[in-house]
Amino acid sequence: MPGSDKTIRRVIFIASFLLVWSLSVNLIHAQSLPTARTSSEVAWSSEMRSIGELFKPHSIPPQIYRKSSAIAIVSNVIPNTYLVRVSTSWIKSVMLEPTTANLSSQLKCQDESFGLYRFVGVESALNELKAKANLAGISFTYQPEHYIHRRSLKPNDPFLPDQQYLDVIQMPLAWEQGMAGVNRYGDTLVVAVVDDGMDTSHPDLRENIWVNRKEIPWNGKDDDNNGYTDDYWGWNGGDSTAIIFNSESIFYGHGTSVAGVLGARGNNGIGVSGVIWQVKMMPLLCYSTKGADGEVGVVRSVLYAYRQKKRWIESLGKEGANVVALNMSVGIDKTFASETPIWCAMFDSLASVGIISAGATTNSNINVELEGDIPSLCPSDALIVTSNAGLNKQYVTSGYGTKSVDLSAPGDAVFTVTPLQNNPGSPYINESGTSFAAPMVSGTVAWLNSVVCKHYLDLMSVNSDSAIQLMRNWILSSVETNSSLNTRSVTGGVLQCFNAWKKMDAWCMLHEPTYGADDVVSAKPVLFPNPSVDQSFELAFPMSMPVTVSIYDASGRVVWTGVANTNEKIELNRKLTSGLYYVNAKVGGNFTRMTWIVN
Ligand SMILES: [Ca+2]
Ligand SMILES: [Ca+2]
Ligand SMILES: [Ca+2]
Repeated sequence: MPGSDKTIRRVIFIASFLLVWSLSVNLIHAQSLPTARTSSEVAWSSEMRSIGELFKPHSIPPQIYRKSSAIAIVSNVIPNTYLVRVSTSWIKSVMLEPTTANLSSQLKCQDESFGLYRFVGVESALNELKAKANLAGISFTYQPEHYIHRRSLKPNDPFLPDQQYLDVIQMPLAWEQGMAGVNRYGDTLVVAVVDDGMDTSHPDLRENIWVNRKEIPWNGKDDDNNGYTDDYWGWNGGDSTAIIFNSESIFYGHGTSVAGVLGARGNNGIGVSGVIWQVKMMPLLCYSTKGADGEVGVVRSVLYAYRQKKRWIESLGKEGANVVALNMSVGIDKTFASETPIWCAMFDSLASVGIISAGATTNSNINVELEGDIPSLCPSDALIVTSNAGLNKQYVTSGYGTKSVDLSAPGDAVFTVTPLQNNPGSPYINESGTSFAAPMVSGTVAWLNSVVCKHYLDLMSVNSDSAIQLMRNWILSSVETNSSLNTRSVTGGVLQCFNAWKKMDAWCMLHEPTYGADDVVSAKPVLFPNPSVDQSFELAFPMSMPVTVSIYDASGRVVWTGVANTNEKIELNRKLTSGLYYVNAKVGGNFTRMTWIVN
């Protein structure tokens, strides 16, 4: 109950000899630089700050910080793998020696006439071999083997050259790995955006704005019986209404611009591209038009996202929304977590239904751990707090703290959308501030969800905390560090989406080695020879994969089952009588049924 919380907090305030006459609800504000706003917006922000100054902390309560993560710099080198060029005849003779017999398992010929080998093992063994070659007067060259990739994928949006921040966070490389708005189970990916609304008419946003299809808009009824009347386009937690875009939203345009960074429709031939091309953004308006912008609007907005996800889980995807991330480019300056226990606890509630949150830290040049900032100081491990780096990846004025600010993303010169009515001819704008860095993180979370293996999605459904920690570590352990940031955040680096994908890919390859085969989902195995004379066959497939085979006779009885590999001869250990059979093959989770004639 907000009322009882107010009472409790007032009691605490009195007991602490703090300011009992101050407002009992904290003021929230958009995490953007006043300089990037219109003059009216600057006035609004200044007013916010002057009221906010009433809330200077009078004591610094003990803080609970999230655990820092182990950081490793991602390299392009394939671990323990080297390319070697050496005389084939010499190396063959060496491999015959008893002392180097184990070499044959580590060194495999890749091209005999060129003398190209791949070595898998420790470099010291390779150095010994090199010394041996040099003693014999044989040339021996080796190098680490590197990952290669296609040279980036760029969408056709005409303003892409103005979006250099997308290159800074490696999006063109990342998009090579996937551009879908669904995960590998085909579930739509939804990101909740807690902000000042979203322009549902914007031509570069509207396809990517979530709608509640079970709700009929503006009939005054709660058609889907979820407790919210007319919540077709999300929810206005500030006013407790269904209006998520109002005159105030148009005036400030903040939430619309945040949404553009996160998920403006990519590759649609107009405007800009979001971090993720296809996604569903759920607008949640957290500011009230009726009075002070108290944090109750944030709590009510977050509750809506939480309830929609919970409903999605409980209905097995039939109702609600598959919210995977929540963006919060709003906050309270100079406030500590002990002063906002209700707000901070919401990140753990979101985590319990598998939602990772991205929060923007303050734009003030302060150590938030000493001076306070919400949500930066909320201790949840399911919250990733973002500060501002320039396009050169160097520190830009914003809040910092080595325990509570997790990483940086570009928050300067962020070209994005603005409400259509502000500039109908070209509704785009350059924005600045941590507000526009955070959606790069929430967008990355959504994008990673579009490419991650089913094994991860299965883990998420049974143990969301473990799954969230995995993804958090993929993102935090893959940043690009530099000295200007190393005392500014937990990681001391800038978001690198493709590097995070590499971390994710390594984990998925370990737990689900065939997960990449989902990408050839449209391919079906081809059985040959058919008819067969010797009762053996192969299943041709674009890649070698385990395949589960069941063979039925014409009356439907199972006559043979087994596990084999595609593109290899499958020999039955029993003789079948001549006739027609049905072969069921399961490759990468997909069943194919083929008829097979045995002569
Ligand atoms: Ca409803
Ligand atoms: Ca309705
Ligand atoms: Ca576009």
